[in-house]
Amino acid sequence: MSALVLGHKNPDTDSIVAALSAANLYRSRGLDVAAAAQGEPAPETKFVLDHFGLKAPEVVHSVAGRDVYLVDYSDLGQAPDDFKEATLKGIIDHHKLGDVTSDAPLEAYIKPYGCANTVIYELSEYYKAAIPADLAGAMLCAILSDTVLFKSPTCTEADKKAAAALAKIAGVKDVNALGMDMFKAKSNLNASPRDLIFRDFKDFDMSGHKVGIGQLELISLDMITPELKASLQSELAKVKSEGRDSAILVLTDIMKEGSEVLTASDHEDLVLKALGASASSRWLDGVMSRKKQVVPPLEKAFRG
Ligand SMILES: [Mn+2]
Repeated sequence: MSALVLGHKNPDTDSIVAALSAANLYRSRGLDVAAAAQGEPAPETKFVLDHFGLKAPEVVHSVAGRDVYLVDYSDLGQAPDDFKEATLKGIIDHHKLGDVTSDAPLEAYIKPYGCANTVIYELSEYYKAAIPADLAGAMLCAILSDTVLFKSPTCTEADKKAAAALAKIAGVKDVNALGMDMFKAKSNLNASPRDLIFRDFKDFDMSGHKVGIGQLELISLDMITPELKASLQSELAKVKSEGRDSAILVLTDIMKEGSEVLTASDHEDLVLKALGASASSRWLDGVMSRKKQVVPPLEKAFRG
């Protein structure tokens, strides 16, 4: 059976495209792999796949007995529940080192870049693996998505360089226009409050506290009516009650370059203070990255 190249739970564009692009890389090296995802594409990813005529990876929730290459994460919490019964063969990522481990030597490429597809672009150069135009376009979109059009503090020179090279391969002339079209697709709020919270949601173990953090990136927060905000807040309380210490929703305004934060927590004061917010003022100017600007201060606060 082919080894799986598998992105994280609640897959985002980077995670799904990274499964496709890493599978392309591994195949060029003669490995027998299949791209996989732990869920269906969200609206933004669907736009990207449709735009470049790519098929979504097969959806896989169980990996027992399989060889697995992880892309875009190395946290057990973001892997399938039976991950410990799989054989970890490799990791390509751009997050902090997680808590997966392996029984045998593996290959791992982790770089502090804005996007896993930037790492995969560099590896494709290194291994001289050709990237088809349609895949290059999707990889470009993954970089635009993860770096929020290069505006996120996670964006590096390597991301910009990879994006320029991929745009050339894909024949994309106006990168910014493509990015805006993609974020318009992402700003689709036609979903239940629960689906909106879980569209891009990650659970973290913070010193023994389970903290779930969702992020919605929108062209403008004006799209969120007071009614919708109230339903998101009450759904968030439900999400918290499902075994979490805290459930947090980060509503990012990509044009204003900041975020409003909704919270439901056993440690409300601690959470708000860590983020530099208060019960009355929930706007976080300049905050666009969950990974870099939301998770670290919360981990520090929960560490005490
Ligand atoms: Mn990513």
